[in-house]
Amino acid sequence: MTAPAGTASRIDALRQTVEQALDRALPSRSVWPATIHEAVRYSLFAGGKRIRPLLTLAAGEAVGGHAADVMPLACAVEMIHTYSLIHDDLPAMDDDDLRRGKPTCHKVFGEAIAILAGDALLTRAFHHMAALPAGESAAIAVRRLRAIQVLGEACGTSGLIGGQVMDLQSEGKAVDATELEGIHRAKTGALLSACVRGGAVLGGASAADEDRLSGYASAVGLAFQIVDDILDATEGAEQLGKTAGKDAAREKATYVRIHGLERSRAMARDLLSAALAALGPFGARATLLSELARLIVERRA
Ligand code: GRG
Repeated sequence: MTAPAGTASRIDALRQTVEQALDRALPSRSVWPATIHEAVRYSLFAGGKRIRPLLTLAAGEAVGGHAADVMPLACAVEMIHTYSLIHDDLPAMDDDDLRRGKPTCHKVFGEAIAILAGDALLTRAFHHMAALPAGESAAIAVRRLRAIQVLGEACGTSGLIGGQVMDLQSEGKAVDATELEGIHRAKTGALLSACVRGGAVLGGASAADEDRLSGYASAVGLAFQIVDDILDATEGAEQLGKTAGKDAAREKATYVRIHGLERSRAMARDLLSAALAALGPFGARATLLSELARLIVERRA
């Protein structure tokens, strides 16, 4: 299914806005020490789909918030996502040569600078979230603080880091379906959920709306990684912009390995239905969120 023309062009326009905001949010290449800023920008502007910032902005929109209030988080989540990709590609982790269709950060800048580029992006994300413009209201400052907390939790040992630890430790081991779901929810789902929940917080969501959007986020977060498992098994490197077939080569626990291709596809479709159902009460304001859920499940890269 393709997106309605209006929604597809809105998504493209928002993506452009995110690119510009990211560009403003980071030191330029020539700022001292130039090497680190070159490495950061090399990976950040290598052509990611920007799904996380889009989800963040769409969640803010669903609760009637202003894009300007939500944009700092949209930038922060993309910085954190890029940091995780740079570190995941390091020889000590997944040891990959290709990312976003280009040589990985450590291949171009060396391992030490790649580690520091990841560290710089993680640090900048929180710096950026905490930088309130002059004249910002106390209400917005409190929302920012809550969004920082949501983000910090998603990046920590119960989220991204914990998921990566479990993922590394599961290589070559028998992992059951429940453990695998836990890994996927932590490694990938936590940050995606933080985009939606944090976007809602910054948009001024009521507690009830935050709750409803958490249901959407949970379904979309898991679906995203199931689809990633499917794509790794079915698409080539040219299409994906990263090495394909790595999960099987490294004997990784994946949905395809445990449930098979067809069942994995059915699970992703069921999660899409659950995500869309959670958006019912938001009506037309959730058009972007529903379109993004479809894009996530129906994507080819
Ligand atoms: C190293 C701290 C640390 C964490 C690593 C997120 C992660 C945990 C590793 C990245 C590798 C991986 C397979 C992550 C799962 C999430 C995922 C599918 C990332 C790719 O996201 P896309 O498709 O990529 O949104 P683009 O390039 O479009 O942004």
